[in-house]
Amino acid sequence: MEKFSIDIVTIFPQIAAAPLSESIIGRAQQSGQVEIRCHDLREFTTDKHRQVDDEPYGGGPGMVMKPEPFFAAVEALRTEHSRVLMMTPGGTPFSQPLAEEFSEQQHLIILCGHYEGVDHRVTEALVDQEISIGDYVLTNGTIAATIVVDAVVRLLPGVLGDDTSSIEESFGGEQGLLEAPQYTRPPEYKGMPVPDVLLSGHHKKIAEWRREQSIERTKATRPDLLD
Ligand code: JFE
Repeated sequence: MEKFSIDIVTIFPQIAAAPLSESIIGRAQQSGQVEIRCHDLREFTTDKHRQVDDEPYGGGPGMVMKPEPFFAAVEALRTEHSRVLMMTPGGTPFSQPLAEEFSEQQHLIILCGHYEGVDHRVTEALVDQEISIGDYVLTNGTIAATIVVDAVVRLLPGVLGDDTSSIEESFGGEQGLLEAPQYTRPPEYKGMPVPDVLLSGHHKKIAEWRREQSIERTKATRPDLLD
């Protein structure tokens, strides 16, 4: 199987690289399970001032990102196995099923806008899918891209330890329910005991307790996940 790789194109390559160089995703890069390249969009400009933005046609506040640097970037990076994503608050909502789909690709190119957005010809001509990480407006797409990369890379074979199943655990895991609460030592802390059943060693009762807790938690915080 070909190695999975990701190219992120942004005017803030250090912001994209920093969170992906630590912890589990950092180790996945170091061990060669994924290659993540963060590109400075300005490297794809050809003018003296390395300009990436311009005034919007039709008027309005702020600046819009010029098409030429994004075209140059995608033309330089794209292969026949690439999927091109654009981060935008108006895109398809990102989700665990989409993360699973992206993890089955060989190469992702993630384009990140800034300012008020990107010339629409970029989206029309180059982008396979526009993605939003949620219904709130960030200042730019770079942090959103790191969130997509984190959720995708942890699904790649071998990135999590063998004892952790990234699929089974999950959000809306087994029955589309949230996980039951977890505890570790000590058995009592600041007057708060760990539920007796978890210390009982009674595996069937523990499973029943977890199932009840999952249902209660889902009702309380995510009723939309129940039928
Ligand atoms: C860009 C901006 C003005 C956006 C109405 C590029 N989920 C998610 N939230 N925010 C983003 C993604 C995002 C992604 C890319 C971005 C925000 N902005 C800021 C400014 C209007 C906007 O859209 C620029």
